[in-house]
Amino acid sequence: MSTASEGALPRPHGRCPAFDLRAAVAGARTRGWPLVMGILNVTPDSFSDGGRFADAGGAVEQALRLAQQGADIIDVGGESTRPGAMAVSEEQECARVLPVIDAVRARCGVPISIDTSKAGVMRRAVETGAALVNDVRALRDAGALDTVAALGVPVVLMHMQGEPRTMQQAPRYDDVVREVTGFLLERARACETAGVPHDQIALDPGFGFGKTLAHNLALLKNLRALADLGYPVLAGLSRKSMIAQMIDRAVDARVHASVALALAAAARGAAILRVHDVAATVDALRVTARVQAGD
Ligand code: 9MG
Repeated sequence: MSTASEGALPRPHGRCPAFDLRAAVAGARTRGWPLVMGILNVTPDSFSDGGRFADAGGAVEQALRLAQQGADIIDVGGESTRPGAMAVSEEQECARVLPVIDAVRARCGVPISIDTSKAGVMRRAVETGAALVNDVRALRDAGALDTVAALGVPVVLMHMQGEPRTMQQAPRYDDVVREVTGFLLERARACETAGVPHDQIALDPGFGFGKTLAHNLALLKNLRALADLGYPVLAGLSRKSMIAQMIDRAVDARVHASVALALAAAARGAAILRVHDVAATVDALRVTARVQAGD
């Protein structure tokens, strides 16, 4: 097992190198813990850090902090997907994320993912330096599927029932694990048909996106079944309201519970963990990996 060298940032490159999801996941397996995707919301209204990094300078500093703490990927988003959030235009979203992607690319070599559902934002973000796409709508919006295939970048396909504005009003499933898995497989096959290579697709059950606490817990308990489909699985549990439903903690007091959930997801085969608290998560993952390796 390798030991991570804390504090050493990958060097920036002149242009964006291709990001190979399969190789990144394999590398993480070799070192003993999943890829850690640090969250950077460049929004005034995200549920956990809305407004904190809304100006480009603050956002870039935060990205560099996440990289320093051990993030393997930085996920930049310009539109909140929290329950009740309102939509923004492509222009607004680009005005938020593109300067940040550009500046982060110039200053550190950690791959950037663009958290968006809009084809135009995907294209412009990748042209600016993003290396992969993270879509909570699993490329169902107009032009998104063909855009990702044409850009030749990896993609995270997430499950969501409904739309952010209303998704938590009355989530309903007959069998949440079967339905989420079936949806994700269908979207993965649509991607492959459009030309996205099988090994450049990750699947995400979408914790908290049109799901009750019982749905979220069933999905987490059965995450291994999703991982066994043969695609890397991303788990995003960080600071989510399911924590408040279990132990009644305010958003900024959910770090310990978020780390526990990240470890639970890793133990069930998650290959990528999307988190706010990179330093705490990486510490916990590294120690767990050493215990498991026994050396
Ligand atoms: C943007 N975003 C917010 N929560 C998320 C989650 O759980 N997964 C992914 N892929 N993206 C998310």
